[in-house]
Amino acid sequence: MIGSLTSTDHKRIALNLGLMSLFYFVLGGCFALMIRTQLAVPGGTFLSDQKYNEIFTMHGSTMIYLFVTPMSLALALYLVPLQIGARAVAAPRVALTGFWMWIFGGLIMQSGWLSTGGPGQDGWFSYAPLSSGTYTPGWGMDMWVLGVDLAALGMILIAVSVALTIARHRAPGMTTLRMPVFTWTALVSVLMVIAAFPMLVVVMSLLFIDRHGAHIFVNFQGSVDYQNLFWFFGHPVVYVMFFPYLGCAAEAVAANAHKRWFGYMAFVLSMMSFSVLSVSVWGHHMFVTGGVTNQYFAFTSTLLIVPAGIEYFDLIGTLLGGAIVMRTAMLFALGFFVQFLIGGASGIWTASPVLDYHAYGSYFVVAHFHYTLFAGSVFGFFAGVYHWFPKVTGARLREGLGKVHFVLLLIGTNATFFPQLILGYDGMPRRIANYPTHPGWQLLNDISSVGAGIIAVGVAVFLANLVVSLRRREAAGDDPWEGQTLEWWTTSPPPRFNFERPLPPITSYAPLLDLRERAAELAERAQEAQPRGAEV
Ligand code: HEM
Ligand SMILES: [Cu+2]
Repeated sequence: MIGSLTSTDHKRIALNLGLMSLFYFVLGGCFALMIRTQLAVPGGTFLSDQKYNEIFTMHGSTMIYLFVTPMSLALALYLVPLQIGARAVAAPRVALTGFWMWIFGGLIMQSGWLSTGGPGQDGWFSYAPLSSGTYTPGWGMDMWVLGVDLAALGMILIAVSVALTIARHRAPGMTTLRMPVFTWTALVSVLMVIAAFPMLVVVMSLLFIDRHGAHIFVNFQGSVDYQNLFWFFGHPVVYVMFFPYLGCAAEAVAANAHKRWFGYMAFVLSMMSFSVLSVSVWGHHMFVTGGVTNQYFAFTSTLLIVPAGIEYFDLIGTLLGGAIVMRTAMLFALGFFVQFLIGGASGIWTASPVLDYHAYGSYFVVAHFHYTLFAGSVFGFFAGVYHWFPKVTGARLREGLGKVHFVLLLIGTNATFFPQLILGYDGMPRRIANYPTHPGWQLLNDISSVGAGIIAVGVAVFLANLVVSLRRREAAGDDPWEGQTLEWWTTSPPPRFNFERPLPPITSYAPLLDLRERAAELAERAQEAQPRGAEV
């Protein structure tokens, strides 16, 4: 046990990181259920106003700093070395140190619950001067700020290790333009962590100093300064929370359509333009402040449609003519793409200043980002889990339970978040513990709360599936899906140094598919070369 916590095997570190992130997903989900219980009726009394603020802040910040972002790094840390044919990661101790910093960061953040003032209360982005010592005194908030700071530093270290691995440890023949699709999504993510997370460390450190007497972020200008700094990190991070899950969905689609991912070069270019654009759009969070040039940020934000459109062309190209098998991983992957479309379409609305004046601070925004984060990223995550579980454990997840899990999540997410689009359009503000009686609002809020319950049942079915599949194992073998990338070449689970037999020739981003196609071609030729009648 202790050995597993100090191991420098990238797979062990990634698994520990992933399991802890999964725990935080469940914890963040419990906070979400408390929010939805409070909002099930107008004038709810389940939580006090103060507790409500703490709960929605801890829900958002647990989900972002302790679940989606670290989980995307865990996937990268586990899979990238296997996909590029590396025996180990570069700088494993840096990754291990990062893991421990993140663990302590998370625990410190949650320790705010032990204080009478409660933990973070000012939303996951903690705008100053509301988060200053004047308005939010108490050490619970200090723990939140320090915890986020430490977790961010830890995630930077993990990202450095993954980036160095890609730079230094690719197998012979694995050129950058032969790296699998998932590895590309992981590469841009870790580069964005390295580029943008230092800003989060700076902002949180400044906020801490501000809270203890320096008063850096005072008055309106101080608030605009804080927001500029924060969103310079805050927008790129949404892509860190998106790319690797897109990679999971893309790999699951390619494997279950028995075709290589269509439009590889366009995909790589779209990843690059996504990441470059993402550091130029932060002001779209600040349209209503009047402190940024709205036209510029609206323009760059709307440009994001171009790379996003490419992903959808690639998806359709891969599906067309494929021999499609509707396994659970495929269902989640398609769910990812379809639901992300709603997230993206509502994003076009919020990227337009005139329309955003109406949507700003309302449930429309809450629905928009949950369609990207929950209905998007989380579905991509589950596609990845069902796809790679056999590689990581040697056992398959149960398909029947998987499909129940999928259906519950599909119904649950849409029931939860679609009514919020309408509520937001109709003017219901976010971050309120109570709403007045208003025609239609209670019904829509009730549907949303019931939806959250359905999601909870779906997640319980998933956890049960994990337990059942590990207890009564159905052996998966090394390559249950006719995999296309190098992780399917090694045993399940992979040995300490990843590959025991020599790697196959790496001829493209789908080397195992190349191998199968060549074998089929040779067999065909051998058949043709046989003299007529020889088979009689
Ligand atoms: C069971 C599923 C979920 C439900 C029912 C849910 C519900 C909610 C609700 C109702 C709010 C608005 C609170 C308010 O403004 O008063 C909220 C905020 C938020 N949620 Fe979720 N959520 C879920 C899952 C997720 C996931 C998976 C993520 C991220 C990966 C996430 C990230 C956030 C963030 C960042 C906020 C903003 C918090 C803030 O305003 O500071 N949620 N959620
Ligand atoms: Cu943004």
